[in-house]
Amino acid sequence: MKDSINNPIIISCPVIGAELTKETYPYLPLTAEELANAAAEAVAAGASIIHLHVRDENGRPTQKVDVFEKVSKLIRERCECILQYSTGGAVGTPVDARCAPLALKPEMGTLSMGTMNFASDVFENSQATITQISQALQMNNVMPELEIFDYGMLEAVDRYVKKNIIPKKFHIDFVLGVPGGMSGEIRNLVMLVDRLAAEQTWAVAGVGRFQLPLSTCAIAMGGHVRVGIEDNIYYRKGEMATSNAELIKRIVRIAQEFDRKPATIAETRALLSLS
Ligand code: KMH
Ligand code: ZN
Repeated sequence: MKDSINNPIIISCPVIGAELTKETYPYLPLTAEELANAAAEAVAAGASIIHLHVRDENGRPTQKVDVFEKVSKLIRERCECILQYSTGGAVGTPVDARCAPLALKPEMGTLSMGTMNFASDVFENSQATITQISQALQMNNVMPELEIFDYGMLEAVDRYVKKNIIPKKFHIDFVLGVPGGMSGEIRNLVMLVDRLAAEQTWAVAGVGRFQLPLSTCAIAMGGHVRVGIEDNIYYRKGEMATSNAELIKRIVRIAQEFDRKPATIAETRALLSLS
């Protein structure tokens, strides 16, 4: 898939994330209703995967199973999509809590591939944590999306596969531009993709100002994209995006110029070998 540039493009939408607040981003969808509406709008705009974090009644990030269940049910009522639960949670969330929502058996779940500085915090993903989350993913038959924030994390993938800590089948998401991780310079994406086996599926999530240039590169390179508010709240410098859908619509327009259509749900399942 690496060099096949006319394949449909899988658009994944991280609708909210764990870090944003209404104070920094007034359009933030927080309640189950708001999240379901935001997801439905994103899907109507071209997304086929919804990367999901949820919030408690005070708007704080939570990994509570009942909240994931409620939000997932509402999203499924509003639209057809592939749900991908975050196992990253918020920085500092204990690993048991990070795994808990996987009991609901979403089609996909994330697996962050190493410990890193995350702005002024530390995002802990030791080998023990990776092992526990990977076991929870496999026990619940959830397809992992490996979150790669740095080159060393990609190099470590082979070692984890060899040790049977992670399964052989996964989708890769390069999350570039987190302060403390690899930056979103285009040469970094090229270097990362160059290390992949030809059949490995991948996407890029450019953080902040890197979202637009990296998404455009992924379109041209035959990869896939993650586009949404968790990663970037700006439509352009100094102008906030008012919704996830707004950001996705722009990427769909650019992709169309490359003759790449947004992948349908069925196409996404086929491309990622989701059963
Ligand atoms: N909230 C970040 C610390 C994921 O969703 O898997 C981690 C994160 C990764 O968002
Ligand atoms: Zn996330």
